[in-house]
Amino acid sequence: MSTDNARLSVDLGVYLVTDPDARIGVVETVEAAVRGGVTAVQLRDKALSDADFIALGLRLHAILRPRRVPLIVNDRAHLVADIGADGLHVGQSDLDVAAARAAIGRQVVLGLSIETAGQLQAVDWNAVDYLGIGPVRATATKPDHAAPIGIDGFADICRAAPCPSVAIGGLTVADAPAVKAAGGAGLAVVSAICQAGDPVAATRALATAWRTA
Ligand code: TZP
Ligand code: MG
Repeated sequence: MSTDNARLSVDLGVYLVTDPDARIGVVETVEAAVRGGVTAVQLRDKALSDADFIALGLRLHAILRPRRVPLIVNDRAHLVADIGADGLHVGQSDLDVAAARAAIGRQVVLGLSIETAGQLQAVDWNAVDYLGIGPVRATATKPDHAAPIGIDGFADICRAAPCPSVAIGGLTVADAPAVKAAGGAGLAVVSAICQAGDPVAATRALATAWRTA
């Protein structure tokens, strides 16, 4: 089931969430991911100053825009316009989605993190375009993550959600069939690309796995 939002033209199939500690650097990782066939990129960095976040966002957008890969900003609704980002992603403890939607306007894609089925009850579906559901598995990438829900937990929440939903948390190429079978819109990954020995090949493997799942 989908919402009546015309906004979600974003392909979430292989959704890279950036790691400030990416093995070869964030910009280089995004370049590699584009070459490998990434379909969406989220700039996630909790530590950067706003000025540095904008500068990095502009660099990433310059890489992504010609390839028509959308750039989604994590948390910082107030920087979406400065970066010209295509989307915003907020977590449960960030700005609430109605306020986020008011800040970014109707044309920007809005994603929300969901950790439990219960959290679906509070969602303003008029504001949200897609969900990031997880963590599927425990992951060192996000030390403060909620309890892992497993693929079955993802499937349950995904089924109950009225909008496209990506899985996140400890995912690898091997998860593509189960996530797709659960009705997922894609795989959101950090370390599977950012810590890969060959991020181009890693992204390509994810893209192929998703397409053929
Ligand atoms: N939100 C839930 S788990 C997670 C985020 C940002 C980190 C996922 O990282 P990885 O390396 O793909 O497990
Ligand atoms: Mg957040």
